[in-house]
Amino acid sequence: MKRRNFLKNSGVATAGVLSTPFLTSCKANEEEKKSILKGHTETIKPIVICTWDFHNASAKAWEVLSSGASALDAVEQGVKVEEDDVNNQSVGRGGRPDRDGRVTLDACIMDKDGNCGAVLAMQHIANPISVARKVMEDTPHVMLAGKGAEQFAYEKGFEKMDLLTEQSKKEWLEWKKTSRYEPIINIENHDTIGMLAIDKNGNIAGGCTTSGMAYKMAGRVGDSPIIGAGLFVDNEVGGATATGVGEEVVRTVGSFLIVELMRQGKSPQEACEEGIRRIIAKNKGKLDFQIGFIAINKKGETGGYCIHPGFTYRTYSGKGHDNNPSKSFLKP
Ligand code: SD4
Repeated sequence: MKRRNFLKNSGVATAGVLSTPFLTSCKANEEEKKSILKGHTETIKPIVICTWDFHNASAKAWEVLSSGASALDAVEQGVKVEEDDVNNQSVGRGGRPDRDGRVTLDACIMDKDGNCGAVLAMQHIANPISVARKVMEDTPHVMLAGKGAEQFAYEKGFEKMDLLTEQSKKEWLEWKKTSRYEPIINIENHDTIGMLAIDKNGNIAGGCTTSGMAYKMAGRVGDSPIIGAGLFVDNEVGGATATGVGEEVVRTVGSFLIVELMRQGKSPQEACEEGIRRIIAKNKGKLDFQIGFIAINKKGETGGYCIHPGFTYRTYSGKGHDNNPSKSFLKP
C-alpha cells in the first residue's frame, strides 16, 4: 500500500498522532516526510502576544523575533519598552507609587527550559525585567526581593534612578488627601504588561512586569513576579500571563492553571475562560475588580478573557499586528 493511502486508511492522519519514529521507519522521501509533518504540526511562528494595547512593545518583540533571536530576547526587549515609557503608570519608571510614595517594581521572566527569575518590590531600577533575567541566568535563585534585588542590580551594572515622575507624584499627593491611607482596589488603571512569544524554532518564553497596584501598602507584592500566578510557560504546552488585581490571581495560581488546562486539551481561549470562572467562583458574586488573562499554545493559537469589558490584547505574527478586544464574563 502506498504510504499516503496507509495514512488515510489507518486514521493516523486524522487522529493527529503521527509520530516521528513512524515517519523515520517509512521509506517516504524527504519532501513527503516534511509535508506530512507540516500538516500535523503547523505552528504560527514566530508570534508574540501581550496584555493590553501595547503597540510599541509588541512591535519591538516582533522586530527581535524577525531577526531570528530567541523568544526570551523578544519578551525581555518587548516589555522593556513599557518599563521605559513614563506615560505607562503601571510599569517601570513613571509607575504609581505605594501609599508612602515609593515606586516599587515587580517582574519575572521564564524560558523554554522552565528556568525563571524574578524581582519583587525593587526600588530605583528602571528595568526590572532585565534584573529578573540576570537572577535567572547568573544566580542559583529564582526570586530576589527588596534591598537584596536592588543591591544585586547594582552589582550587575544597573543604574540607580528616581522612578517617581512629577505626574505620578502629583496624583499620589492628590490621592493622599482623601485616601484615609487605604490602598485602592479598582477596575480601571491596569496596564501591566505580560508577554508571551514563540520564536522561529518553536520555543516559548514569557515575561511580566509591573509597578503593582497603585498606592499599595509598603512591601505588598502581587501576582506579576510570581511564577505560576502572573506568568507561566511550559515549552511542551504553551504559556499564560495575567493583569489585574494580583491577589485574586495568586489565590488560584492563575497562569499555571491555564497552562495545565491547555495540557489537558483546552484551547487557549477555553483555558482563559476557565481561569476567570475559578476566580469568580471563589469570590461568590463580588466582582468589583478586574482580571485579564491571555494564553498561547504550542501551535501559536491564542486566547484572552477578563471579568469586566474593556481588556484587550495584542497579537503580532506573520498574519498581522492586531489589538484584540477580549471577551468578558460581565457583558458591556
Ligand atoms: C498586581 N497584577 O500587582 C498587578 C497589577 C496590574 O496593571 O495588573 N496592574 O497585582
